[in-house]
Amino acid sequence: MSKARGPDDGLDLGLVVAGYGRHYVIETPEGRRLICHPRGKKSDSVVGDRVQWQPAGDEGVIERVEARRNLLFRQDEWRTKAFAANLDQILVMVASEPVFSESQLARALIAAESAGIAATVLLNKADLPQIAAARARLAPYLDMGYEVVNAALKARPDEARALLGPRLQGRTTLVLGPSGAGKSTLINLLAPDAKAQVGDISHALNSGRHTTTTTQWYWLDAVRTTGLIDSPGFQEFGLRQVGAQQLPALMPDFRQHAAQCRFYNCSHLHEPGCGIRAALERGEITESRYRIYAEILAELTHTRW
Ligand SMILES: Nc1nc2c(ncn2[C@@H]2O[C@H](COP(=O)(O)OP(=O)(O)OP(=O)(O)O)[C@@H](O)[C@H]2O)c(=O)[nH]1
Ligand SMILES: [Mg+2]
Ligand SMILES: [Zn+2]
Repeated sequence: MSKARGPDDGLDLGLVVAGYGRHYVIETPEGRRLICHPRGKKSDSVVGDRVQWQPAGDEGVIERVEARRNLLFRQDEWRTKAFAANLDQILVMVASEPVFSESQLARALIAAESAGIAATVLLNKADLPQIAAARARLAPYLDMGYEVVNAALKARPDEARALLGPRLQGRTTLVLGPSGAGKSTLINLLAPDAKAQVGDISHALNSGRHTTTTTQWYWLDAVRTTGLIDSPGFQEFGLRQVGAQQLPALMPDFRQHAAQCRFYNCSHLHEPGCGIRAALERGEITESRYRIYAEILAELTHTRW
């Protein structure tokens, strides 16, 4: 193991802007991008990490990852998948078409709550007739306090740019959502030189594919203060990092009723005097939110072999 080094050891600073398995692309403070490899066997950097590195020929070696302010990740049954670190906010994107999974949306929002990162929902493809149904499915999320922004990134790009530009300005935002929601369309709308920023490095890996396969950082401005991170669409979204007892506190509509439960350790599944189920009966928590809660809770309490 290499001994710990401080910033005085003459190491250079870098921002991780992409990761491809065991190699990373980092950006220097001057804006130069180069391939880096982690020191040793572990490859534990993620996009958004600040690292200390040193040159090794044309490439570099990452010596240290600086302490993270936060980290968004999912924990499936057998693996941890980190999305990005050091975020100011998350834009969870869904669209009127393809029909989105509410369970996946809820999971992304819970992961953000758990990581202590603010999240906004962006509903795209407002130009399609299915938009009314999608809006209705998102109504409970508005009611529980999430901001839901509507846009038609492709059909009405100027309107979308005016709406989203100020929200992103000067901040680091991760764009998260299912395949086909329009995450890359958003990047291309706001970072017209997106292709150039990715450059040859990922071009070779992504050739001929429309779907995003890696997480990638883009700058929206020449002075490099506004960062937007594109990510691949996900299918699975495990939350095994969350404790079962903690789950209701990460769901805003549950959180406000849990204090009414008779038992402090109420699971909200079958106990008498449950504030959550009372709220469900009054229609203040929707059937689908309750079903999603039960589904996640079952995963969290299921014993692993
Ligand atoms: N009708 C309509 N289509 C749109 C809109 N925005 C994006 N699309 C289309 O939706 C499709 C998917 O967009 P992408 O930006 O590639 O989606 P993505 O979220 O990056 O998908 P993955 O990379 O697979 O995760 C493309 O064919 C876009 O042209 C919109 O506002 N209206
Ligand atoms: Mg994409
Ligand atoms: Zn309860």
